[in-house]
Amino acid sequence: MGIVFTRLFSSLFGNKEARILVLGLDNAGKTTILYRLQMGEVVSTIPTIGFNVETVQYNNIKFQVWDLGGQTSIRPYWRCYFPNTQAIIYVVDSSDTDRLVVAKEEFHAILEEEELKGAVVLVFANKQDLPGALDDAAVTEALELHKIRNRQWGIFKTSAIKGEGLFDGFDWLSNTLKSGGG
Ligand code: G3D
Ligand code: MG
Repeated sequence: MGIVFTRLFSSLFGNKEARILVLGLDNAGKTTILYRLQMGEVVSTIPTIGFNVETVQYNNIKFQVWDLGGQTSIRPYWRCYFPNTQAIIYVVDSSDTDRLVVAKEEFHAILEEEELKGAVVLVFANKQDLPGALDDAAVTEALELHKIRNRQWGIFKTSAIKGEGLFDGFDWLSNTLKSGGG
């Protein structure tokens, strides 16, 4: 799988520094996806200011992951990670219907961030293998994706644990970025 992903991203940004943020509530499957990429070593930063950031660097591209939700006091520190962000991958536990409202609120708050206005959005409706998981149409509605204006977005059904759907999503993302989307 690693080779497949590196091929998608190898020529994407030239030599420009680029960042792809992988965000979502805790337990959504973000870390699992990061490991699935197999693009390099996952480095976990010591949480000195109350949140833990996992980073995988591939050439000039950084994939960075942290959990949304929880304390609002640490939010200002997130902004250090916003410059040069080309894409946001938002991961949702599609079976955790109780927390979809929170997932939606956190999502739209992130989209409001000035420095992220140009970023393409890829949503993973994850945990499709679990009974009761909402499909992509239902997650689209729950997250109110149709309210997104002035940027490209896509949603894909995934099971990170089975490795299903991830390639389709990343393929869409690399094509969208290649064609200058944002
Ligand atoms: P996070 O980084 O977003 O907090 P993790 O989430 O990647 O740590 O995943 C949280 C738990 O969900 C893990 O289980 C992980 O194995 C599981 N998980 C991730 N993706 C899927 C999926 O597609 N389907 C199912 N069924 N489970 C998934 P544990 O038990 O290790 O806590
Ligand atoms: Mg995690």
